[in-house]
Order: sequence, then C-alpha cells, then structure tokens
Amino acid sequence: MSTLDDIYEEINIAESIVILTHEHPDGDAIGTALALANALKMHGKSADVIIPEYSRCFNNVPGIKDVLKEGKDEYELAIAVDLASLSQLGDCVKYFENAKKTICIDHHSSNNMMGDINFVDPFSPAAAQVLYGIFKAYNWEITEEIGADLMTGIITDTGGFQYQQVSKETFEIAAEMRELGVDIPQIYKDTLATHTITSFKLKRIAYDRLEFFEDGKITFTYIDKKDEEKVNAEIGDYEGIVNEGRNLEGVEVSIFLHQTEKGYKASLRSNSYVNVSEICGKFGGGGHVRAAGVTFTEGTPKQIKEQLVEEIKKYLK
Ligand SMILES: [Mn+2]
Repeated sequence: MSTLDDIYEEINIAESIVILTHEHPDGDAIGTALALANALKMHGKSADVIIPEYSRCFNNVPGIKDVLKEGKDEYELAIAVDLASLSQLGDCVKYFENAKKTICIDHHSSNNMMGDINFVDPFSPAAAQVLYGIFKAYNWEITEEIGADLMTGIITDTGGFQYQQVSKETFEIAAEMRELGVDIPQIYKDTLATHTITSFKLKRIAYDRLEFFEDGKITFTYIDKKDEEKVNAEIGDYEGIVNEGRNLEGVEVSIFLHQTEKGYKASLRSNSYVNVSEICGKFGGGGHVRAAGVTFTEGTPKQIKEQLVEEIKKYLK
C-alpha cells in the first residue's frame, strides 16, 4: 500500500478527527487545514480544526468560522498540516500526542517526520499544493470553497507566485481554481496587499531600527512586546516585516525578531544562495532554504543578533 492509501484508510476508519497546524499560523497553515476539513465534510467525515489564534486577514477564508480554540480531550486521528516539528504546535501538541493515529501532510525540507504516516513533498511551494495533489489522487471534487482555501495557502506561501519553487503545476492549479470561480485577486488583496494601520505602525518602528551588516548583505530588526503594546498591535501585525529587509537591494539575508511568551522568534529570509534553513537548524529551528525560523528562549535582541550574524557570515560569498 502506498502512503496515500494508508492516509485514505486511516481517515475512513477514524471515528473522530482533529486537524492541527503551527502556532502563529500563516495563510498556508490556515488554508490547508480548512481545505482538508471542507473536503472531509464532503465525504461524510467531520473534523475539528483547532487554531487558537489567527490574523483577521483570514476572516474570509471558507470554513474559518468553524475553527475551534480548544478541542476534546481525545481524538482517534490527528492530522497536522504545514507543520515541520512538534514544538511548533504550542499548546495544541496535546491533541497530537493523545491521538491514537497521527498523519503529517507538509512541504518543509526540515520536517521531522513525527507522524505515524508522513506525506512530505519538500519541492512543493505550499502545503496547500501537496494537499491538492492528494485530492486529485483520491479523485475528490474540489469545490469553489475548497479552491479558495487552497489558493489562500498557495498565494501566501509563494508571496503571490514570486518564489523559485513555484512550478508549472502551481500556475495550473491557479488556472483551474480561477475557472472554478475562486476570487484570486480578492485573496491576494486580503492576505498580502492589505495592511492594518497597527501593522504599518509596527513596521515603522522596525524600519527605524533596521541595521545593516557585512557590507549591506545582512539586515536585522526586531519588535518586542512593548512596541506591540504601544501601537495596540493585533495578532499577525508583524507578519511580513522580515520581507522588508530582504527586498532591499544588495541584501542576501534578512533577520527579524519578534518577542513571544517563550523568548524571541527569529525569522530569516534569503534572496539567492544562503540556506537559512540550515542556519536556523544549528540553533534548533528549521524551515525552507529561503525562509526559515527558530525560537531563542534566552538572550536579548542584541545577543541573538550577534549569534545569527556570526553564523550567517560563514555562508556569504
Ligand atoms: Mn507552508
């Protein structure tokens, strides 16, 4: 039996299913989770999607109103999407650990293969694209709603089709979804082009703090709790700040730190040759070659900056 057959079988026999994804969920996490929930519903299977917090830019994603902050004590089957390691589940890790069977559907090259069954395609630009392939393999119909969920994942994880991993298939999926009636321009506008006023204010603080290192090849900036309080920031308002550094001419690696309950979460982006997944891996994190992250449980922004810059230097040409 193939992995996809195994997944099909587990979904069929499970009496209760929970769908999980990483903390601070991006559009791929949310879109993939909801596409799966909506598809399962069409096939007579109900699943709880548990996402404690998400940005309101995802308020139009089909199925988001059914998302739960908390679930039952135990589920027979847990399916994690867009998740590279268990530590990214935060408080939701209990649902994964208590489940009798676990499945991971993902596209991170650093995936820890923590499920009983893992379906991971590191060449896919989005977990949503991996899920699309699964739906096709099962011959499951993709409705306009499921299409909108999938496109939310694909548009956000590709930054609007701008990254190298975008393939012919990515555009073919987009074409198929457009044909179905999915409002791709609106999804783009909601998730990538619209910035809240508070996110603009946070960005202004981050801009002011931005520093350059190594002849302008590295940028660094950060946002802490005090900044967020000052501007009354909402969840997800710091999203995208890391790209501002990366988009500056001559920059190879952009570092952005964001303070969380656990310390500082570092996000790294690179433009053309530095493998930031490898760099984050050295500190216990991971992700993709051009986009990765790691949480530092101790250290000030200055100390974390020095450690990261020191490591990145080794990779610069
Ligand atoms: Mn993803």
